[in-house]
Amino acid sequence: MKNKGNGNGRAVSQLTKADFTSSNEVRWCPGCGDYSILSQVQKLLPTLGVPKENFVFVSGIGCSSRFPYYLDTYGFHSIHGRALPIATGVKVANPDLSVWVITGDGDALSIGGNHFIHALRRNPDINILLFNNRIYGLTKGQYSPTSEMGKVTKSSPFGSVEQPIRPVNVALAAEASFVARTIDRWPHHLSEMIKKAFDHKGTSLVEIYQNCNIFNDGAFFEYTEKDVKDDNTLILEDGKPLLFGKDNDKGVILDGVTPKMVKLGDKYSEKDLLVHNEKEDSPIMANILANIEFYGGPLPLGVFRSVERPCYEDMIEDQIEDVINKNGEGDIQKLLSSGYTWTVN
Ligand SMILES: Cc1ncc(C[n+]2csc(CCOP(=O)(O)OP(=O)(O)O)c2C)c(N)n1
Ligand code: SF4
Repeated sequence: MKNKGNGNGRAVSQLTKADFTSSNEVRWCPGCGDYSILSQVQKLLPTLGVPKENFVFVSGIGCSSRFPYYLDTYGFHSIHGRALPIATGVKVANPDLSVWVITGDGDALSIGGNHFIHALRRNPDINILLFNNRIYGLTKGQYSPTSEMGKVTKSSPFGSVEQPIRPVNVALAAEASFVARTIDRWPHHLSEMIKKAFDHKGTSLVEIYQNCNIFNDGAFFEYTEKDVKDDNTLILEDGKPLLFGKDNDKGVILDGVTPKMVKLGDKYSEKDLLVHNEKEDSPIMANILANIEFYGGPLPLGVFRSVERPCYEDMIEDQIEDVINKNGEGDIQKLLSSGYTWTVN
């Protein structure tokens, strides 16, 4: 395939990380998990074969939402909670663009919670990177919809009494066609998940556990610290049995509809374990995996679900074409003066 130009006279195949690094000073706190995500995205973009001018990054408001400033692509730093409807509009109007949404747990799930559900059920071909640090970072440490029960913050001085939202579970309930989870401190896995989200046609949600070292330091250490992470996490791999543990000697079986953690040995072997199928049409198994922690299991990371569904922008385009074929081109003036109209004197 012939390379298209990138708007700066360089072929797509020659793009590098530097081409996606803007000259803006990065204003995140030193040590923030956002740096790792930015670096992986800047490394990945030049490998995707997309002309640079075709990338659009839309964000809401929050520390995470400063992301588009630091990328040298088109983008919107929009309004709090509204990145998803803006991105959906961009994709419907310009289906050839590669549209990405950068959002935080407050941005996507408090003020933007409704848009989150509707974007996922509509399924436009956009990629959502949800930076979940379980706190409001930008406004200096209030509890968020993903903060755990009992979380003491400036706005919950005696501990949160709210059940947290689990973004993966909400996404699956909205019939999302691609749902994955990863962690800022796992750079290879992070990059792999973002690439898979890009490859998926339809709305892709990647929940990224992100450490806010100023207001919620260590929120995910049980999944990132060397001595504990292997026992506390389970890597989902399509077509592979659900194995985990430091010595890969634990696994997940299904007991009726209940996931059960077992130790491999005399009673159970690898062939008794559940085998992950991310392409399964029904979301039931993905839901069971998303709830595994309720049964004392590890935290699943990887792709929960990746299924094909028609995309919003394609269906809109098809519908417009069908109606034009049936009724002919519309006439906006005729439409405005048709039906019940009146004159204001
Ligand atoms: C309409 C409106 N309401 C409230 C705010 C204040 N506000 C700005 S960012 C934010 C939450 C940010 O949290 P999150 O999305 O988790 O992002 P983070 O800063 O942690 O990356 C809030 C409440 C705002 N900017 N606009
Ligand atoms: S407040 Fe937290 S999320 Fe915001 S830049 Fe600082 S460390 Fe990162």
